[in-house]
Amino acid sequence: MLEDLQQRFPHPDVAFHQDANGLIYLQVNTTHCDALISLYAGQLLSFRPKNQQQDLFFISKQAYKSQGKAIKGGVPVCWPWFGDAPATLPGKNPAHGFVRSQWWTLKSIENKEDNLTIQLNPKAEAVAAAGFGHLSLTLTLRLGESCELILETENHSQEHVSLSQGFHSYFLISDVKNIELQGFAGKNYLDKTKNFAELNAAEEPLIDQEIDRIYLECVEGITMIDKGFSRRLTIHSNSANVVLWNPWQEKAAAMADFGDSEYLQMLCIENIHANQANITLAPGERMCLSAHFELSSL
Ligand code: TA6
Repeated sequence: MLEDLQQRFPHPDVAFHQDANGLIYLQVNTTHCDALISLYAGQLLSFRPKNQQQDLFFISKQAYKSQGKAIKGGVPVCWPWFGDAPATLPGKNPAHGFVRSQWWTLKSIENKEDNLTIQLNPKAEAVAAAGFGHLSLTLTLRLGESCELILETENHSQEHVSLSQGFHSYFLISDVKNIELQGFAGKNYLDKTKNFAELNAAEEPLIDQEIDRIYLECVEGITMIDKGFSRRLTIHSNSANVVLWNPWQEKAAAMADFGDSEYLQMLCIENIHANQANITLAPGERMCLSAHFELSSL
């Protein structure tokens, strides 16, 4: 597979390599950025603009990197459900969909404007085997000075189809105490730590304990200021909801694929369509979830 990829997608800015577990990666090195993409799970694992010292994304030192498991870090793609699997699906199904633990195929690598644009699809056989062969999915990554992810779903069936989805983005932070969030104050959210109670807070959230909230209103133009890394992250997305998640000490210690103290260095800000905001596609309809991540120095 590695040689085949090297022959079919020769590009001066992309090198392919395989790890000891057989996972295959695209190592990107352009004039604007470095990035790492895993073909297993179709997952952006790392992105660093050349003018930044630190990566945009967190990846756990204990992340599984083996087939059949999700990789804890970067931007896992949750599709065609976010959170628990729909109760109507037969059998036992993993949380956050099945494409984050499946192989994807590389569709194209192109230079477009100032970006390196990479397109991936989950393997059609895996999508069909999970009972979703009537849908197709394409992930587009636009990598330049900033990075943009676009997840396009198309309904090939004659029926209306509802689904939920999300980018479960893990951001690297210098320390939770250095973080200032903007864009959430005054917005309603479901609090998973309080049995999904619907709440509202006048102030911006602090990351000083476990946080697991689904913000229900469109939160456009989120910013996260990291005084330790002297940088600001701005997120623009068309997602209906935004999740804020940090497991904090106790839950971090209970996860085998997460270091005990790593909760101090990560924050998930997840752009999703879920809960009351599942998407419904008419026959033949296509829909995109997009998220644009931009770093600037303070
Ligand atoms: O999106 C937030 C969340 O659903 C949390 O409630 C927590 O359970 C986490 O994601 C789980 O992510 P994981 O990758 O471990 O399945």
